[in-house]
Amino acid sequence: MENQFRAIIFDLDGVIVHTDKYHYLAWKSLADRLGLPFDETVNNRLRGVSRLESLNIILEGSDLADLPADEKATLADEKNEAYKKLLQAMSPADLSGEVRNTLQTLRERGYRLAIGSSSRNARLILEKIGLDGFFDAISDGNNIVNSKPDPEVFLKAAEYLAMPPEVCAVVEDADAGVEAARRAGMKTAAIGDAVRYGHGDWNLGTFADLIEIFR
Ligand code: B16
Ligand code: MG
Repeated sequence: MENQFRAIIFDLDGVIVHTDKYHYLAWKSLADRLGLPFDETVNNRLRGVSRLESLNIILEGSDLADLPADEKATLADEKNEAYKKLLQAMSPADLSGEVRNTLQTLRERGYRLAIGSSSRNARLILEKIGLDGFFDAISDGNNIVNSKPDPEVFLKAAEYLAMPPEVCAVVEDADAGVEAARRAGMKTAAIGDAVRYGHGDWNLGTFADLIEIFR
């Protein structure tokens, strides 16, 4: 290691694996059933945002925006059941060779590697793609109160790694996640959708670019 970083915290959905396409399909089928508009632009606003906050974004401006909390919870459960059904089809083949090799290289260089995800399904996804037990720490939607852009998920990951925030770097595909990392006092590599906002400290063209950044 030739820099100040000792740990790298990875967002899961949209970074390690493309479960974002399953979130899209599951929200789309709920929105269609409710007769609400839903497209890629709305979907991009859901990146890194919790399940219930995502539902509120989809309902905003409609007659359903002020539904009682229990009815909203039922709708969020309906989406989650559809999403989990789609996750069942995942296997280690959904983890790209590029991501697998890059993670391995970073580990061999001595970096501690963690997950920092808003998802409550993070452990299920990691198991599906054969990465259960790989990461040194997992901070996810089950151990936080506030989701991104709140820094909680990344501060918890650093705490689980027993590392101070300033030696942790974050890899994120959500602008809300880049903001969360900045508030946690961590540098961020933006990838995918997050690149176009220009808020990251580095912009990745592809995941393997991490090998050049974290020497
Ligand atoms: P769940 P990440 C986030 O995962 C997703 O980007 C976001 O779209 C989703 O609403 C959130 O997890 C909650 O997911 O419904 O599975 O608990 O990008 O932070 O890894
Ligand atoms: Mg993400």
